[in-house]
Amino acid sequence: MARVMDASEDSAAPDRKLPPGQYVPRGWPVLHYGPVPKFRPRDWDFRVFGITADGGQYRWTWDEFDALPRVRTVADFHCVTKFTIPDNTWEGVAAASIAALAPPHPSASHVMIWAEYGYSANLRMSDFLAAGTLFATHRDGERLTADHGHPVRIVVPHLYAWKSVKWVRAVEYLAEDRRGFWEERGYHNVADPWTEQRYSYQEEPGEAPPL
Ligand SMILES: Nc1nc2c(c(=O)[nH]1)N[C@H]1C(S)=C(S)[C@@H](COP(=O)(O)O)O[C@H]1N2
Ligand SMILES: [Mo]
Repeated sequence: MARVMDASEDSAAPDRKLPPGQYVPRGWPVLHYGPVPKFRPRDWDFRVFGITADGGQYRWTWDEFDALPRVRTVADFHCVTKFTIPDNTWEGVAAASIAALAPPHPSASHVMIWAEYGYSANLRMSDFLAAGTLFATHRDGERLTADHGHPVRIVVPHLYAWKSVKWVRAVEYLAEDRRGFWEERGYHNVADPWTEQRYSYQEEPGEAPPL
């Protein structure tokens, strides 16, 4: 079958490797805890709070958020249950542009990403600001479906996918690290798939707040 080449592909390069223990399934599984929230554009907002540079809070309505400058990035998506979805073209708002519009206090070391129904995941500020991290509205040119996080999910492609929170509503800037939903329930605080940081018992001293 013919394949369209894009800039990130090089016919001379060997196949990109998967992180240890991962496999590529057929299709794109849907995986989350709890029900799929209903999107109500008129009630929806996107908030930034916690330790911002000026002490204030920031809020975007759906129309405002959807009009922010957009980026596109191609990345694999690694779930800790061992499936990897390769070559996703994600499109949305770079996390770094949210941080530019709503600057964190210089002492903010971590962020908590908050979703509908209280699901959350914590990230180091460096993971939040990483070039590949974005608030995605589209995958492979189409709006996300409700199952996959419509209207907005964060995608943190270099970490296990439980950090890629679906149905995001807020970002909280933290002065010190705090565990999110799965990080409180036995999953690794950092979640690097290349070193298989799957479970909290693997955490090294200093990598995580106490359980
Ligand atoms: N709000 C929310 N986001 C979530 C989850 C969840 O339970 N709730 N599960 C995470 C996990 S464990 C994975 S593997 C991915 C799955 O994304 P997908 O359903 O689009 O494949 O979503 C992540 N984001
Ligand atoms: Mo997952």
